[in-house]
Amino acid sequence: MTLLPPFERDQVRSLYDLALFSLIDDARAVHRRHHADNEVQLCSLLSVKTGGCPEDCSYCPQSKHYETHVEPEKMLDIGSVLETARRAKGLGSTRFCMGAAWREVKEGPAFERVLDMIRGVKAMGMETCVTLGMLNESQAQRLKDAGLDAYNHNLDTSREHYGSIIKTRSYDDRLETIQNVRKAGITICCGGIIGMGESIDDRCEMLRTLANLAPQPESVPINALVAVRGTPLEHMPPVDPLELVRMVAMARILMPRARVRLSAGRAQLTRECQIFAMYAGANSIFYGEQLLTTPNAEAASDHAMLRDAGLVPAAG
Ligand code: SAM
Ligand code: DTB
Ligand code: SF4
Repeated sequence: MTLLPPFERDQVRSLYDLALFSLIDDARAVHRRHHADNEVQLCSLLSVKTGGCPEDCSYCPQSKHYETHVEPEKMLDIGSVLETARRAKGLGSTRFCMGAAWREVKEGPAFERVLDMIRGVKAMGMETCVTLGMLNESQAQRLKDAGLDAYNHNLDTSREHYGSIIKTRSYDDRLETIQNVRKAGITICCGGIIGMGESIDDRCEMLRTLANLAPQPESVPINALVAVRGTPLEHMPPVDPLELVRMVAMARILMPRARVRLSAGRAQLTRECQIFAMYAGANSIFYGEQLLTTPNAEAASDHAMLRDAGLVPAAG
């Protein structure tokens, strides 16, 4: 079966409604057509400016609206960021993603420092990614000129569900930043989160919006909510791991060339479930002890998991 964008609502929902094995069979076929079937990209994450964010994203421990374990910190200096990147590279990561808890980029010394971080990481031969909130076209161009490969900016959920998760910005703000990034010739890393009280249709609609971006995102992180104490979503029940596998398989079918990344929430999955998700089309993981402010799966057990499944880290 070949599906081509733009996708209609029902097409995506019909994929969701397939029996799990049929869905996985289809995803696996797409995966093998477009990717080496034994390679997994290892990406490392570092929060370069933690906490104190003016946005009110209900899932996020870094929002200043909620009392969580995260204390606002000063921006990291370039030396320590490059040191962390070097260590990550030594451990096998090929992509380094730096996050700042900003609503939007503002011109000035902090942005200049991010540009320097990008230049430094790029000079080490790693793929560079940043996630800094909203930005305009000229800021995107400056990031591109510094050597940025990818910009992460998630849609997080469906347009319909968005307003119950975030009130301080709109879905269209999000889409506009994505367009600005695209115009500057930077690749797009854009995905979402499941487990925030959304319906199945919301999940399908989020994937449909992602897959109908033209061109499609090169990288699609699929996060399961990490329910953090103090956030409005702290009491959300954990997502059914098979739902995560289903999302990965659908993302693989709808966005055949994208790297689909098994992202937040991986530490709560068994290794068998993670391997199942990789079989279904996930070919990238966040790797290293920490996501931004919460723990990630252990690096040593990730290596063992890949080895036991006959998978190899992608060369980059
Ligand atoms: N401030 C920037 C922004 O919102 O785009 C960048 C950093 S923000 C932490 C990056 C992404 O992390 C969010 O869009 C969201 O998808 C994900 N994220 C944040 N907290 C999370 C949580 N508790 N569980 C799962 N994903 C989360
Ligand atoms: C993405 O989709 N997930 C990453 C990355 N992009 C920046 C962030 C996950 C954050 C999880 C909560 C935390 O550690 O603060
Ligand atoms: Fe701020 Fe990003 Fe967290 Fe939202 S997700 S509160 S924008 S750091």
